[in-house]
Amino acid sequence: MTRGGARLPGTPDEERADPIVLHVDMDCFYAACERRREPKLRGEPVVVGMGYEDGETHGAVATASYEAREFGVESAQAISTALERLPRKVESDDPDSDLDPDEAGHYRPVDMDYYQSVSAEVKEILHDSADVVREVSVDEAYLDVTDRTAWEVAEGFARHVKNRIDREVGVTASVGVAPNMSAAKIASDHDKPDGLVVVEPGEVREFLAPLDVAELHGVGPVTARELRESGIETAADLAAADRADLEARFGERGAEMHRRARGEDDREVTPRGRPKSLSRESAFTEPTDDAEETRERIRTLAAAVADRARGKDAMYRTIGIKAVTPPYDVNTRAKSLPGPVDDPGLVEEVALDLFAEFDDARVRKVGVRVSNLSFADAEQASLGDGWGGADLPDSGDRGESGETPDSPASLSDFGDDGSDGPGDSADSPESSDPTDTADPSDASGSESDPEGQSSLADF
Ligand code: DCP
Ligand code: MG
Repeated sequence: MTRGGARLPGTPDEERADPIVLHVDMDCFYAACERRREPKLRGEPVVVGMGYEDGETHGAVATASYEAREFGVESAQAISTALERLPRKVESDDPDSDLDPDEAGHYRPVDMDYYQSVSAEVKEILHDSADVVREVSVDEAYLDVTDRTAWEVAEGFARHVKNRIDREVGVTASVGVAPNMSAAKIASDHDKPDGLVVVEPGEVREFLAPLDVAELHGVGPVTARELRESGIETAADLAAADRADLEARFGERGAEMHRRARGEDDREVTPRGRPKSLSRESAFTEPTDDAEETRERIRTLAAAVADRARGKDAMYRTIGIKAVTPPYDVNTRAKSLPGPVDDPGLVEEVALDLFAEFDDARVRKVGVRVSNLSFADAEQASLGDGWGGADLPDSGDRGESGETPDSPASLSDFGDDGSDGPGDSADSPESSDPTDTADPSDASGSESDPEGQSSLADF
């Protein structure tokens, strides 16, 4: 990928401007979301528990507000431990309560749907601020804003993004600005919470030098301990170490660490987080040749896919189906529209039409997919042009059947082929949030099941 457009004044034609990368990471994100809808929690210690229920002691800490962290509460800790360090605030106005209010915290269970909706509002601002956004998790993203600003004013640009998140969404982000991804990530963490740290080109190595090796991208606790044992404690030590030695000890990863410690990271920010396609599939308990049963299943899947597309503000230009026939033959068919649409009725109609070919076949599994997605303010094409006329009825059952809670087999994705860049090597030192569903290229996404994953390459 080449980066076109703006160059810094005075930059020779052959040279590209130094990339301007922003790393945005929300502060105590789940707790910040809870505070947004419950303002009395502002400034208070707040603990959000995974697997926690009101009044109970089970579960683990997902995150804690910075006030709660002062008491030694931290992510991944057992709630029971957190409660020992920070007792639960008595939420009623019980006059018998003798808890000192300053020594107690508010405990809340995880509400992922709500955090996802807040995250979507933040991501909207990020996509508005940059041409290239790499969404890493529910609360973290990289932006390449090289073409949107210049180093001389990059701090103001980043502050503007940060302020918009604060003002328009009501949660706080810490932002790092640097000429590469790993430095930007370290910068965003450097002055949390409410941080804004700019590392200019030429200053990266100096910025990293005093940091503990454990703070570097890609250096885990075990590696950090090994490095320390040989006297390498800081990024400066690592940068000064012999690359061949590091390679001998840690393989290619050793060379990578060495480069990172020297501030070298030429990975480009590649977009992620917006799927290329959306699909759902469903297996029958036994292969079936009951055309009405399969058609009913197709209708359900079509509605679910259209619903998901609408939920993601996606329009689609291609509608496809998949039919798996015994023993395990995967058949796919697709039709493309003249332009992008958001039309659940059309998804159903086209899917059924494509499926007619398999009406007499025994099928094991069926799927519906929409692809050729567009997310911007694309115009909705007219539905004429050989697509059954412009007056196709809306199926009208989108909302209900989209959920399919009692579908005989669970629905799963089938091979959403979200784009993914070369930066995604197995050792990509990024955080990943198991609850994040924004990245459909991640086969472990929560909407996939083993069935769905087994067919990832099929469609
Ligand atoms: N999370 C989780 N379990 C963990 C770590 C994090 O469930 N072990 C969730 C809760 C966090 C969210 O992911 O709010 C984002 O993770 P971060 O590591 O960015 O942590 P926070 O945003 O909570 O805090 P910080 O201000 O340090 O970024
Ligand atoms: Mg965070």
